Amino acid sequence: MFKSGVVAVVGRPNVGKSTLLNFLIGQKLNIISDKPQTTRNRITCILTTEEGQIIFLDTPGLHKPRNKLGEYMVKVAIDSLREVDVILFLVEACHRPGKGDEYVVDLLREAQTPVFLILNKIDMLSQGELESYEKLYRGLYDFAEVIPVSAVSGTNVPLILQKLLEYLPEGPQYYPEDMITEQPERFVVSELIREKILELTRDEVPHSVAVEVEEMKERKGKNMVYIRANIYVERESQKGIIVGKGGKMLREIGGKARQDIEKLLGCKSFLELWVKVQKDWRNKDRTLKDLGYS
Ligand SMILES: Nc1nc2c(ncn2[C@@H]2O[C@H](COP(=O)(O)OP(=O)(O)OP(=O)(O)O)[C@@H](O)[C@H]2O)c(=O)[nH]1
Ligand SMILES: [Mg+2]
Repeated sequence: MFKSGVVAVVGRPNVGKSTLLNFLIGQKLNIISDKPQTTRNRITCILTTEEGQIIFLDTPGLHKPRNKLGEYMVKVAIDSLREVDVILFLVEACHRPGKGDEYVVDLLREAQTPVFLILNKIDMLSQGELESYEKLYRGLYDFAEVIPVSAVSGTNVPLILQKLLEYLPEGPQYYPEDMITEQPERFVVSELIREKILELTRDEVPHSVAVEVEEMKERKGKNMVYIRANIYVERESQKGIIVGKGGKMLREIGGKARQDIEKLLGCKSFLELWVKVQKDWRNKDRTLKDLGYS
C-alpha cells in the first residue's frame, strides 16, 4: 500500500528543523545557520521511497515578531499547521520547555492533527539529562509519538519516517520521484547566497539581508550557468560590511556560495553579486512583496 501526505515541521527558531529536513531528503536544500530566524519561507521538501511520498513543509521558527518580515514569517509557520496530515514539533532536548514552547503547544491544540514531539540535539546531552527533559516536554501535550533524535548525526531519524508512514493515509504519488522541492532553482540559489552571509556576518547584519537572483541563464555548450544576484541591506554601513575591505568579504561570500550552487546544479557557475541599500525594507510592504515575503 503506497502512502502519501503532508507533514509540517514547526518549532522555535534554531531548534534544527532545516537540518532535520536536509538529512531526511539527503540533500542540502534548506539553509542552516547558528543564528535564529534563518528560514523565512515555507519550503517544500519531498521525499519519495518505495513505501510512500512525504511532502514536508519546512517553516520559519515561531517567535515574537519585531517587524513586518517577522510577522510574515510567523504567519507562514502558523498557516502551515492547517490541512496537514501530521505535525512534527521540534524542540531542543537540551533546554527545559519555556513560554515559547507553551505558545506553540496552544497552536498545536487548535490544529487537531496528530503531533510528533521530536526532541532534537540529543548528541549534546547525557541519557539522564534527556530523560528528565523528556518528561517535562511530555507534560505539555498529548503527543502521538515522542522521538529523541540528532538531526546532525542522523541518530534515530529513520524512526521518524517509519512512524510517519504508519500515520499517513493511503494515497498517490503526487510528484515525480526525482523532484525534491517545489521551490524554483532561483530561490534555492538565493538562499545559498544568504546562508553564506549568515555564516560570515554578525549582530544585526544577517537579519537585515535579503537576496534576489535577478538573472540566471545557461551558457550554451559550456556546461556553465551565469547568475546575477542582488544582496539587499538596510543601511550604508551594512553595505560596507558585506563588501568588505577591497571587496574581500563579497569575494568570500561568492566563493563559498558557488561551491554549494555548483553541487546543487551539477555544473560550473559564474556568480555576480551586487550589494544594494533598501532602507528599512523589513518594514516596507512593497519591498517585502518584491522579495517574495508576502
Ligand atoms: N549539536 C547539534 N546541533 C544541531 C542539531 N540539529 C541542528 N543543529 C544546529 O542548530 C543550529 C540551527 O539549525 P537550523 O536547522 O538552522 O534550525 P532551524 O530550526 O531551521 O532554525 P530557523 O530556520 O531559524 O527556525 C545549527 O547551528 C545546526 O547545526 C543536532 O542534532 N545537534
Ligand atoms: Mg530553518
